[in-house]
Amino acid sequence: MKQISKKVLIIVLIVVLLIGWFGIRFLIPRMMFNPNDPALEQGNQENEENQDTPDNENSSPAVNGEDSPATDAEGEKLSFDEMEMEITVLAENLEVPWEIIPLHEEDDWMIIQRNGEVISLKSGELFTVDGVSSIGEGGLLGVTLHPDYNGNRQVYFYYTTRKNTGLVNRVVRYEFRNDTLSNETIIVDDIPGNSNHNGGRIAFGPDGYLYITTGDAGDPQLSQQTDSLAGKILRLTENGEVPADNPFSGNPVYSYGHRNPQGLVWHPVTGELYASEHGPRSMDEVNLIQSGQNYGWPEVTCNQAPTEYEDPIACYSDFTMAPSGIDFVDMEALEGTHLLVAGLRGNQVRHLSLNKEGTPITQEPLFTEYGRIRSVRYYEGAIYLITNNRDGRGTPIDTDDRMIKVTLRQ
Ligand SMILES: [Ca+2]
Repeated sequence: MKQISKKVLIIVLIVVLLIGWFGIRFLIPRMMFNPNDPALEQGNQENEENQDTPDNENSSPAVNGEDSPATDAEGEKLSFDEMEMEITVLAENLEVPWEIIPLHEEDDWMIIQRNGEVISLKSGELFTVDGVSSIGEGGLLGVTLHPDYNGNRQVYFYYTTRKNTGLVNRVVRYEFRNDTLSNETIIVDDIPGNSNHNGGRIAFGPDGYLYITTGDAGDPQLSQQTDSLAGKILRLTENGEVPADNPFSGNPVYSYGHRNPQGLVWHPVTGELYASEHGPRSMDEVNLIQSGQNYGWPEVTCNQAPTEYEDPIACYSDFTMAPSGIDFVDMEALEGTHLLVAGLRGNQVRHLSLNKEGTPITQEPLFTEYGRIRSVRYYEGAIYLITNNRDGRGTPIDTDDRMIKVTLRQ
């Protein structure tokens, strides 16, 4: 009898242990990673919002929320080519929009136009940045949010302005509260300007510093001079000071030898900086940017480089791409690494599939039916584009310029 109850006790114990193990192995993780859990969704949003902070560089990728297609049961990633793309026109009758930036509130974007106007997509409110000189290709060209925008509401702009007898470019900071821009602070001034070749893209890097692309302002030799702010990628603190670890001591210059760079983005995994750049006629480039390096203009273009200059990772010499904004499709469920490059003269978004070394394996033109594309952004499961058919070089349709959303679906 004693032995039987001992056996029963052991069996009961085993069953209890099995149930306990089953609970830990399957039930608890399911509860923790339920994608419909509102708490998890909140966590994802915070992660998105903080993606520019230095801490995030080494953190593990976020679990996907509802906005991204999930991987299948076996954990296989999705192929970019197999994605369905649903097109929605979000805004029409824009006037040469240069950049769009998500405001972290549902369906709200800030759109900036070359003429100095700032549009809130959600409220439709329109503001004008003071002092913008929209001459030739100059004007209000760049916008980015402070990494802690939700706390401090700081927005940065890059614009061309008239000063003394000529044109210069300037980066300023505003506060954006209650649908109004106020408290303008100059971050960096007197970047050489001209009616063309003004660069103009700005963004905060994963290191928390502000990066700025500047053009040669029509004077190519300035690009090789590290004491000039023209033809460069600059790196500054949020207040416009020079970081101690910049490549040239006390100097905002991060890389040089650029002609007219207009795209700026960091690899979502490696954190490396990529920039697009207009070449002369064709000879347009995508470069992997390293601190202190010389990208060749005007001595060399594309891959003619002797060893003292950096070669681009992509060069367009057989047609004119005229590349502008660039972004990565940073979607966790997607196989591979995908860089998108907006093409003006190229009338497309160029899709570059990158290998582990961060250089292109394949390329294809996407979205070729909208004319000139000034900027492209990926945000929470969708690609967003803005056309530039009213910039004086395109053939606009009645509803141009437009902002288009391309939702990616499994
Ligand atoms: Ca080059």
